[in-house]
Amino acid sequence: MNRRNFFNGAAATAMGAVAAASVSRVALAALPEPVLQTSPATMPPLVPGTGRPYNPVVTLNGWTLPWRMNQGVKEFHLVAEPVVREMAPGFKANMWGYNGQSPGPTIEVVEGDRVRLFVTNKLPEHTSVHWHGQRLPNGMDGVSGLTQPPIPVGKTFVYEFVARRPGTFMYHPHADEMTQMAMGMMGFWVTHPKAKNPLISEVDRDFCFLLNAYDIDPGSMTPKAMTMLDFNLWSWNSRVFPGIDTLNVRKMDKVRIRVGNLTMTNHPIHLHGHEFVVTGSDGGPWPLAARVPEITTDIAVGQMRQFEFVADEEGDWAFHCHKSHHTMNAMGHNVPNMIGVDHRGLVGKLQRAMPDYMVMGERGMADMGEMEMPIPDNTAPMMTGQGPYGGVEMGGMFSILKVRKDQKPGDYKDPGWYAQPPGTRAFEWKGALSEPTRPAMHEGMHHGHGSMPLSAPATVETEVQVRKPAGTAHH
Ligand SMILES: [Cu+2]
Repeated sequence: MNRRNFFNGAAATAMGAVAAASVSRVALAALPEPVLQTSPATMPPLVPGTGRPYNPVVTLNGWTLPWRMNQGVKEFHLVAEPVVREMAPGFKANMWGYNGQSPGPTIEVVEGDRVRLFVTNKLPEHTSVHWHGQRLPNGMDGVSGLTQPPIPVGKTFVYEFVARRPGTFMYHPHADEMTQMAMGMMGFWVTHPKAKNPLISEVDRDFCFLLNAYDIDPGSMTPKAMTMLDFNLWSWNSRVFPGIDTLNVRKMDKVRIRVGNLTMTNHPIHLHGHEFVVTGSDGGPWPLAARVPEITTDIAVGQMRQFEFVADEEGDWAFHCHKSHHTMNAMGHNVPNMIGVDHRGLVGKLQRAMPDYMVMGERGMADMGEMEMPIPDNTAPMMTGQGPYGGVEMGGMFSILKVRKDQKPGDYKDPGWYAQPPGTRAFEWKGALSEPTRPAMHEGMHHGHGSMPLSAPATVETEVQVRKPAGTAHH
């Protein structure tokens, strides 16, 4: 052992002893049984049976971790471990997560709660947990090497602090962070207010999810951890459309949606049919004077946003990231733009040599949505999802807000497709079409008389003389 390793080892041992001494013996004597989740479905809200009451959240394609009260302390047990996450029906990924799923379970506590979190490391390498946004003692911040030694393989560490401020937070490793987050290690954290708070609304439905991204080659199962920017799966809670559950609400419900971004780029999250107000971030509830109506809110990397609205318009409303490449599943982006290129004659010739040869996109890419093209096993189709009127032609970060007047309070079941009242849907015009009137060309219009030509100018023959530069070596 060289001197540097010896020093690090000694420091780690000393810090470990300090951390252990500050945690009560009762906690270490008996830790709560870890609870595992085997389903990727959205679980109903976990109504608190013990501790202070609160109005629970619903995690999209996720769940809330049960706890136990131990002499006034709320105890949770997180198990960091490899998991198989179903990202969409028919498409599974080898990930790292917590308690059987990726992301890990949502942790819900109440402002002022003393929280004790046992973290068992069943990964093949060390880890730690950083409690993003929490006020806590420095040694509980979970930054491996800086505030604690990493949790070795097979070991359990204990974190303990008081959830001092209410809000929308998350947790993730702060040890080999690039790999562990690329593999799916993250989870949501909500601290509910302990009393009425003038800046925190009481809502009927409270949804939360994390934005995450993966790079998984079609036909394979394991994310490529080295990818920095060029991800091919844009997901909400490690699910891609049509695998993301819909947000089902009752008409006139007050709805809050909380979103955290743990990808490598920003996501403008956009809701159809309603305006919302951003009411807070991981920094806390926003002052009323800072709140403006929006229909899209951009969430930068490492940020969280919560926004609220009254669901007063019945229907099936698209809810998605507005970056159009983020509502697609795995695809190649280095495809030439073939729009407008008529190469039908060529296809026949090429198909004689390569029977599977297909030309994509000479009329756009919409055919991809319904194409019966063979794709590798364990691959989410690029753009898919059937709606009541055909292919939705989406993937990735896309879901639907379903607003129904007969959705029961507390019922989160998918009500099916919206039955639009007769006469309220866009329809085909079957009457006569008149030709658009194009203004006649006026002589001189394209000679810079101050007005733009409204149609293509008549061809003017121009003689061009091309002269090779003199004195170059090329002839
Ligand atoms: Cu996006």
